[in-house]
Amino acid sequence: MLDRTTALQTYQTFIDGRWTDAVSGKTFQTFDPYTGAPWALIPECDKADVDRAVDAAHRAFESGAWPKMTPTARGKIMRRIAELIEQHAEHLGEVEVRDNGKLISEMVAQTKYMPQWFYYYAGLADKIHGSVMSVDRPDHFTYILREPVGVCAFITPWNSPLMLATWKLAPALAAGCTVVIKPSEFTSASLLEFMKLVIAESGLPPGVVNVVTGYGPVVGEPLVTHPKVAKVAFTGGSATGARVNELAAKTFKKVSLELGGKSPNIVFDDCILDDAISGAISGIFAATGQTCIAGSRLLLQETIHDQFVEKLVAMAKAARLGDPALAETQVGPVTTPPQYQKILSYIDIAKQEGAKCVLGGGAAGSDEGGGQYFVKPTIFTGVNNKMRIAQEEVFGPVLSVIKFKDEEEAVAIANDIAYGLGAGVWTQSVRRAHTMASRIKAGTVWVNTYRAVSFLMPFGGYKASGLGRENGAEAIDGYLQSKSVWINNGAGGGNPFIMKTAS
Ligand code: TXE
Repeated sequence: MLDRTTALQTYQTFIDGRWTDAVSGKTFQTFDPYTGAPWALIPECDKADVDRAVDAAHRAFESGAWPKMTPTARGKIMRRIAELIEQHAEHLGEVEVRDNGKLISEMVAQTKYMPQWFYYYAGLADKIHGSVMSVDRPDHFTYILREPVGVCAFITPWNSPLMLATWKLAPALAAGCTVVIKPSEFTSASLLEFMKLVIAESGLPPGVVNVVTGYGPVVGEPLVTHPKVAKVAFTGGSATGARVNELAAKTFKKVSLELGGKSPNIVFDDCILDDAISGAISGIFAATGQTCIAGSRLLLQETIHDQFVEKLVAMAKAARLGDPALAETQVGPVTTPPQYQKILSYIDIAKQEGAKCVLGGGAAGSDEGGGQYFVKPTIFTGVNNKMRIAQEEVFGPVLSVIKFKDEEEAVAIANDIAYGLGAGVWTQSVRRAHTMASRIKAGTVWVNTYRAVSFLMPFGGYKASGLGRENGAEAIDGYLQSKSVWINNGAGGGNPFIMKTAS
């Protein structure tokens, strides 16, 4: 059970295998979004700490124990990481709740699932291999090596802090990279607990995984511009992602971005109605709508629109708001004060645009189970896909309902958006399920389910939702680069003034 009575805790950060304060000695407070009270002090790092951490990661990559370790040995350490997470999953889940206010059942389910990433990529560590090629020069022996890219910088958000760090860390370690992680300034504590209980006890050599805590521009920018960083993996908002991409491009770093979304959740009149209603709820009100894959545009076929909205409103109205640490709570607080303001401002925008508010539509007070940073589950009908409430990511419990006539129109509306992260389709027709899956421009399409993720399934976005894919076997490619090796076993010679192509 989450204990909120403890005194203010003071954390240090973890660089080069050692616990340390920020060079400046400064700290900042982290808040419990449910009570609004500060509960821990986090080191306020800056460029000097970034330099220390990247230097440590660079040393660990170039010399020391890590580059000498066999892939089998790396895999063994990763399995140890998985076991340690299993041992501490409950505690890590509770720290997540304290920092980001998401439901205990969801956060503990995430921390209990995280070991699978480390087991899976541990198994892949010794299956990374190059290949021998037969080029058109019989006297040459040619082969391709697959090598780790080097020092990786991870920038992670506040909505699922440990899970989203895991998606990056597990393939990077399997590939043989070293890492510096910058967690969100709103939710740094869980990563520091993870470093203490898992990484520091796992047998990883010093400097392989380092953490710099602090504010985005102050810590994130020196990290993504650091000359010794080879790869940046970022999860967060699209505006920050674009800035990170631009900065990283100046020194030609590899970049992967997992950004926002405005996912269509499309319900046809041949669906199983109760399943689709529950899928619509899960799409927008789970995690208080603070997920990049939120099904924030509910596309309803006009033939079932009124009946569906009526049932949906009744179910959403009954949602229990309250303390995210209690098992019975269904909707918790918004994680950060700026996010709370952003959600309320989008509710105003929707009203001004002429959308009809059929549920919620503002802050939830303590008499409704809410408190300081609570927003009522909110549903707008009569939304036109051109409205800002249909086009822009709110990242909160605010649903836009849009009517459509037929499959053709559903596809057109679904794809008429800058984003392309996820999509839901509710139908009993096999033909329609496959047709929609192929026509929707999104990295994930769920049919008759929503918000399912696995370490086996690639995750990422089309269009403004990102670059690259996390999870699945292909994620490891983002942490590797190819080297072509040519060995001439024949005589030298030939015309030195022309390129050596086929002999
Ligand atoms: O995210 P930011 P914010 C979306 C969501 C939300 C919006 C803003 O719509 O309302 O983004 O949220 C670090 N250089 N998502 O402001 O700024 C920052 O410290 C380098 C979608 O909280 O993107 C944090 O570690 N780094 C989403 C990380 O970037 C910088 C998850 C993410 O913060 C930086 C969260 C800079 N200049 C928000 N500025 C998803 N895809 O799941 C900030 N950061």
